[in-house]
Amino acid sequence: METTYVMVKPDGVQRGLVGEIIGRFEQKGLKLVGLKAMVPSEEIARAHYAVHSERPFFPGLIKFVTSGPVVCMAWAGRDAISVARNLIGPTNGREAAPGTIRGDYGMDIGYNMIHGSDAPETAEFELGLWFPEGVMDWNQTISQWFYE
Ligand code: DAT
Ligand code: MG
Repeated sequence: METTYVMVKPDGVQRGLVGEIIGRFEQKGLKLVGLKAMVPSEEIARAHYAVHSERPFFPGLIKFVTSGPVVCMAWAGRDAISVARNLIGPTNGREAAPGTIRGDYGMDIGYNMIHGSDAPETAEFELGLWFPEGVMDWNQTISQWFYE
């Protein structure tokens, strides 16, 4: 079992896509183990995107992600990191396949509505950053119908 960090970014919140996005993860069979909303501080945004700090788009990315509320989520399940990335789709919405979140709703690279951790190490780092209080441990009774 893996846990991954997923975040609806300010454009997704502004556009009223929070419910739609959460629904996709629920319907897929992932288990919600963390959920909250906040307007990110510059400090947390810079830490989250530290890997991109030297890229030309970094200042704009930090301004964007701190511009309003984000919805922070932790989703658990078998291979949850790659399952979530596949639900989200590639970075550029114009190139993302229909059926993915970015493919269905996105037209750009920066305004791509949602973040998902890309590897076990980044998931661990991002979960610790956004959920320092930890995530929930609970028994989802219906999961027996998602896994053989
Ligand atoms: P992803 O969010 O698919 O993991 P990433 O880690 O490469 O993509 O980049 C993080 C975010 O930075 C991405 O969601 C949008 C923004 N970004 C990436 N490349 C960009 C570019 N060339 N121009 C503008 N924004 C970019
Ligand atoms: Mg990334």
